[in-house]
Amino acid sequence: MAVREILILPDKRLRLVSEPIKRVDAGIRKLVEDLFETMYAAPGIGLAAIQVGIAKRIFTADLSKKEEDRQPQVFINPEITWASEEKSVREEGCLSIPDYYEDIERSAAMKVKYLDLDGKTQETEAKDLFAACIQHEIDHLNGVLFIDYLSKLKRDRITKKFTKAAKTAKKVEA
Ligand code: GNR
Ligand code: NI
Repeated sequence: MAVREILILPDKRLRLVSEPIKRVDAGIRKLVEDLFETMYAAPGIGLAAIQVGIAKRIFTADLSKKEEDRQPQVFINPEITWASEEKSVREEGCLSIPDYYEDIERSAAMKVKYLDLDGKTQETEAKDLFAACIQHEIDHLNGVLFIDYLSKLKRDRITKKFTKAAKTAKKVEA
């Protein structure tokens, strides 16, 4: 198991559309282990493979509050099969946009169909924070970030801030 480096805005790979997984094999199971280790270390409640530079349609999630009650969940090739008309607003953050939080409106509840680690099709219904998390992660698989739902002014401001920080970091490295 290994903690992998999380890609940070404005890394262009965050804009890739991830590819469906054809077979749940040993490589995928190893990736899942690393995703969990990286997500728990961050810490975050969800992590999409593209956030560690792997453009495959898979993400991990765990909304438990305490380490003792961990509920690790893996979603492979997830598809939203139903989303409520009812919306809800909650504050979101993203490990690829550290220390930045904004209120985002999404469907309050949804159903998602996906493959589990045995390659078996599953469907589950989610609401509240879990629903927001799944929608946020599926967005990552499509190259979408939560800042895309903000005004252009806010999005440009945060993108510029991270672009500048990345440039400074590069200079320090050199
Ligand atoms: O840790 C995370 N918290 C969070 C809070 C509200 C809605 C979505 C999330 S996901 C985020 C981790 C992350 O960046 N996943 O892609
Ligand atoms: Ni995110």
